[in-house]
Amino acid sequence: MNHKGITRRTFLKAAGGAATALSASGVFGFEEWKKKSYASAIEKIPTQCQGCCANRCGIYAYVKNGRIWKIEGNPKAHNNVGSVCPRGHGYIHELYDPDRIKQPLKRTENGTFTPVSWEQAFREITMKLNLLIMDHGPQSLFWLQYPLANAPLVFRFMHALGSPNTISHGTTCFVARNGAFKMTSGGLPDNDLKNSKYIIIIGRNPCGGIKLYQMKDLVEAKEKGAKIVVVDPRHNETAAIADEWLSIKPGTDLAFLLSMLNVIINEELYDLEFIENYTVGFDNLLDEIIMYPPEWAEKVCDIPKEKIYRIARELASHAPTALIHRGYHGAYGAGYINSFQTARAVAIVNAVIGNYERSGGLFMPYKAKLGSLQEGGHPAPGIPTAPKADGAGIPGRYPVASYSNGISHAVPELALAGELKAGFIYHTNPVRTNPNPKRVIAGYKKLDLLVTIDCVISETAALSDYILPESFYLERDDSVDTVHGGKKAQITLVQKVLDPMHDTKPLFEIIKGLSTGLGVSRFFNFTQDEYNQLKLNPLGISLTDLKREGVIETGEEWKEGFKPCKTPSKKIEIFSDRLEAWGIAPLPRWREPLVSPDPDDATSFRLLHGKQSVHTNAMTANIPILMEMSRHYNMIRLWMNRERGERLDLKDGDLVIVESDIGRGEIAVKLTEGLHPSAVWLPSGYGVFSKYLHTAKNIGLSYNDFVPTYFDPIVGHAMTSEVIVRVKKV
Ligand SMILES: Nc1nc2c(c(=O)[nH]1)N[C@H]1C(S)=C(S)[C@@H](COP(=O)(O)OP(=O)(O)OC[C@H]3O[C@@H](n4cnc5c(=O)[nH]c(N)nc54)[C@H](O)[C@@H]3O)O[C@H]1N2
Ligand SMILES: Nc1nc2c(c(=O)[nH]1)N[C@H]1C(S)=C(S)[C@@H](COP(=O)(O)OP(=O)(O)OC[C@H]3O[C@@H](n4cnc5c(=O)[nH]c(N)nc54)[C@H](O)[C@@H]3O)O[C@H]1N2
Ligand SMILES: [Mo]
Repeated sequence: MNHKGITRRTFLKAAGGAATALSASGVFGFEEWKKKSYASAIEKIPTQCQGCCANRCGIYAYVKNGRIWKIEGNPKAHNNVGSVCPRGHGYIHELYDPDRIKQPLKRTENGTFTPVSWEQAFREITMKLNLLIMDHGPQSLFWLQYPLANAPLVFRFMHALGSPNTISHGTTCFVARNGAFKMTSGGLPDNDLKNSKYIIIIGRNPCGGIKLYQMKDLVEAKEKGAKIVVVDPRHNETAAIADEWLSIKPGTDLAFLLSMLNVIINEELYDLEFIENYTVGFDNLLDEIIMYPPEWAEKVCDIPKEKIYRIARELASHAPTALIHRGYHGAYGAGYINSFQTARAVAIVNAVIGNYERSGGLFMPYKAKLGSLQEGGHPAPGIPTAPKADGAGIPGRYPVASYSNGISHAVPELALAGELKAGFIYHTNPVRTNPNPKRVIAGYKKLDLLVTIDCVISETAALSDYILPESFYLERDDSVDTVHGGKKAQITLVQKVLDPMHDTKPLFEIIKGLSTGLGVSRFFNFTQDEYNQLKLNPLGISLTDLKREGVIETGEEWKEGFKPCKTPSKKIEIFSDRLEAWGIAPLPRWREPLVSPDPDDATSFRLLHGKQSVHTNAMTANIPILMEMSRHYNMIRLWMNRERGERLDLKDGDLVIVESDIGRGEIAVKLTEGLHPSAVWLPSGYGVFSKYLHTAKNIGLSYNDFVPTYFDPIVGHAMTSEVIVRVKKV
């Protein structure tokens, strides 16, 4: 190995040093230590992986000699069914990362950080915050976070302070998809991949943007004879196990879906009984869909009409044990101006083939209903009546925006406008994960007070006035979690496996510490364990049992059969009265992406991005063993269609300059047949620039450097694929 983080030499030096220290101190020699070490007991403790793509897989942590030895998947957890992905295995090394924050830090006059005690940090932060709230009102305060099991505690804290501005990273990830399913079927269904006979996956890559249960289910379905069709401009990891890969022109999935509907309707391949009983607005669709025959779509989306006809017929002929995957981020999570309508079209194709709540189709996952603090006699703070600063939930602004997720990338804009003055950033890193970092940095710098709660000094933490170190997930207890539901509800939790190595605290203690100085401690007069037990009470489960098992199943099992939707009509809304009232196309209607590459310019491409199996978002590039895999497999390259590359006189591995209207960078190119000619594709795990992240910094590029600040008018998402770059040989 010749990696910066762990060379053979530094490893031997460290190991030798430890042995010398032990023998010098007269405790015992290296050989003796080795014997003791081999003989020492192994503890196996169930917890939840936080490696941390929101999947929250059930795991067992093995502890030996007071150190984490390894993790293993918990077979009972339906999220991962006994497996762990490379990121989960790699992320445990973060525990021993020298870049971890070891105590609270305060920014000094000259921009460096100095350690302070927790007492001092709490005292100074709350004094400053009290003054800011007095001057500007609690609505000038925000809390931005990764939406995890502790989220309800954060809402409680912010409500206690009177601020409505609790916001998640959703507008850079999934909100267009979630909004579309909410408007259509009243919530986000899951895919019954395992039992499906025909599976179409559009711009979703469960084998690279990993969800372990989906990977396993796809393999199982395939072994049982299912056909899998992957629609992606790129030959992704899921395409590798598919029967068919359709290299669609990016941003045009809506055209493909509309023409699928056209075929299904013209040829009467739909499920009329299902449509009549459980949907509204099918008749309206009949009138519109004639505009979109495959003859039209093939010119728009680059998939030959014969294939569209065949796939539409195949899908319908396998219904209801057939589905189009509900998607996540890639094609219609937050990518394009047409993402919301694309996701609506996905929901509608599934509806007209009648697969909702049927085996092998889509189903609403079951989640446990947890108990509340009020049931334990703890008063709840009132819900602030002030509108959210980001506009989510305000009539007339982003009509389908999610109130609880808010609009994360609006925060720096609101700071620049002087509307937000102070904020907490918890477990998220907007300076690296939002588009247009220059603008984002300017926004966060403008705040009068910024406090980041992280384990390392991320790009965002590096700009903060205070950094509060959270204990690593293996060192803490979090709130009881319902994860994502499934055919039976499951509950899990993050539980402490080791004592904290440094002067760090779990979020619950951080919130408690802040609440005293802010005069809201009465809302936190309970312990994490008491809170967790209150959540479990209605389920008749004891916290002791949950801590022993790691995962407990509860409630009834999903059964086939339509259940009323959480829509006004209680049915699947193919035509949406609400959208019409808001002036939004009530049926999915074709709309071009906002920007497109210049066909006359050989250097012009759409910039796409996506996950690789060994990294999570922008947070694992600092893990030496994961970065080593990136290097070993030569993963840090910009993908380009081979023919287009050759026209630019490029060879595989050549260095190129990538430039958009707002950004510029250099990276090696990978020429491949596995990418649509109109796009280049950047793996999304790199481009870290925090100088405090020694393994990751300045390796690779991030798509965010090139993407301007956009707000989709319907959902408010960031439209991160609406960007054209020019690519030239260096
Ligand atoms: N290894 C790993 N796994 C993860 C994560 C991670 O960071 N790393 N993150 C987790 C999170 S937060 C998320 S949101 C999910 C994301 O999971 P996915 O949505 O599957 O992830 P992406 O890689 O963003 O996108 C999937 C595919 O969309 C394709 N794509 C891009 N544009 C278009 C388009 O216009 N049309 C079509 N048809 N395809 C397009 C990309 O080429 C890519 O292969 O993964 C989760 N799992
Ligand atoms: N560059 C880039 N940008 C992206 C993406 C990408 O893949 N690359 N993906 C997009 C998508 S799909 C999403 S969901 C968002 C995600 O964007 P973010 O929400 O910003 O997520 P991460 O990049 O995972 O950053 C998580 C932060 O939490 C910190 N952290 C990790 N563990 C802990 C912990 O236990 N406690 C605390 N307090 N902090 C912790 C990490 O050090 C890191 O700073 O980004 C979007 N933008
Ligand atoms: Mo995401």
